Parts: sequence; structure tokens; C-alpha cells
Amino acid sequence: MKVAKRVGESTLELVTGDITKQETGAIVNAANKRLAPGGGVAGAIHQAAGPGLWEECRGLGGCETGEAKITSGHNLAAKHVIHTVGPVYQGSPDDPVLLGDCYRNSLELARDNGIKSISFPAISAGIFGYPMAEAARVSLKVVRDFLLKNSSVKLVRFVLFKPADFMIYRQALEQIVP
Ligand code: AR6
Repeated sequence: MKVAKRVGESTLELVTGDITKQETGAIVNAANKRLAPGGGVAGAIHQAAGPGLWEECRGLGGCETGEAKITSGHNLAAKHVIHTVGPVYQGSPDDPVLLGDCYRNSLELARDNGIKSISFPAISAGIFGYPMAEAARVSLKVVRDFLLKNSSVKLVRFVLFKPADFMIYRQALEQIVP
């Protein structure tokens, strides 16, 4: 499944699939603060990238919630991995601020490294418990606002693992980018 919208001079796309297979310039990892392999998307990305990714991550000194760090893609099709740590959902007003920071900081890193295309998972919406519909609204608004101000990143793709998550994102997209 796939849907695409034009935002500014760029494309915002939703697809179902596996983020480790994406051939965009960067893929984004929903990491933990140690940048260690872990489960979920992070486990899948480290598995597909090979042990060199964890070796490189170990040297980065971790990552705070809302921040982002960049590495090489190692054995992945993507040349880079951008690691960002989402908030553990608590139902507090800080949650959307920190989740928005993850997307904005990842996009700024992509822009500053000349990356033209980037794939995101639904950060925080797995093990960290963020409700998918709220996560969709927060992430799509931040990406839309970024693309309206920055034209160097040409493609932003959300890779949703489950068809039900794709449907939730598609509904949010219709409201946020009519
Ligand atoms: N491709 C795309 N999406 C995926 C994939 C995949 N291969 N695998 C899972 N998802 P999560 P979080 C979806 O739990 O909530 C890790 O252990 C999944 O269905 O990976 O930010 C880290 O080390 C869900 O919708 O990330 C952290 O400790 C979304 O990706 C913690 O989990 C995010 O799920 C981070 O938790």
C-alpha cells in the first residue's frame, strides 16, 4: 500500500513495509538512549546492518530523548542511519514536544548531511507505547512544516509495518495535508 502527497517542492509518502529494506539515502532508527541493538525496529536495523553498526554506535556516547545522531548504513541499502530516541509515552504535554523534536532533529541532520531522501518508522509507537493516531498527527505536522521551509530533502517516507497503522496514518495525512 502506498499514498503520496506533494508538500512544497518535496514528496511525503506513506507505505507499508519493512524499513530495513528501504533504498532512501537514510533510514531512521527508533533507538534507545544507549543506541544499543534492542528489539523492535532497532533490533531489525542492527540485524540487517551487521555488527559494524553497533561498533560505530558505541563510540557516539548515547543519545538523549528527542535528539538524533547519524552513522553509516553499513550493510544496509541506505547509506546512512539516523538514530533518534522517542519519548516513552506518559500522557504528558511533554510527549508531543519530544516526539516532534525526534522528527525535526532527524530531518535537520539529513538536510545538513546532503541527504535527499529519508524513511521514518512510527517512532515511539511500539514498545514505547505512544498511541498510533496521536503519533501520526505529531509526526506528519512536523514533517509538513519542515518540508514547507526546506526544499533540499526531496522525499520523506513513512514506513508502516502493519496495514492497520498505514490506515491510521493515511487518515491523519488527509487532515494535515488535504
Ligand atoms: N520496519 C518498519 N516498522 C517496524 C519494523 C520494521 N522492520 N519493526 C517494527 N516496526 P519500536 P519504539 C514498527 O518498538 O516504540 C527498541 O527496543 C512497530 O510496529 O521499534 O520507539 C529500542 O531499542 C511500531 O509501530 O520503537 C527502544 O528501547 C514502530 O515500528 C524501544 O524499542 C516503532 O516500534 C523503542 O520503542
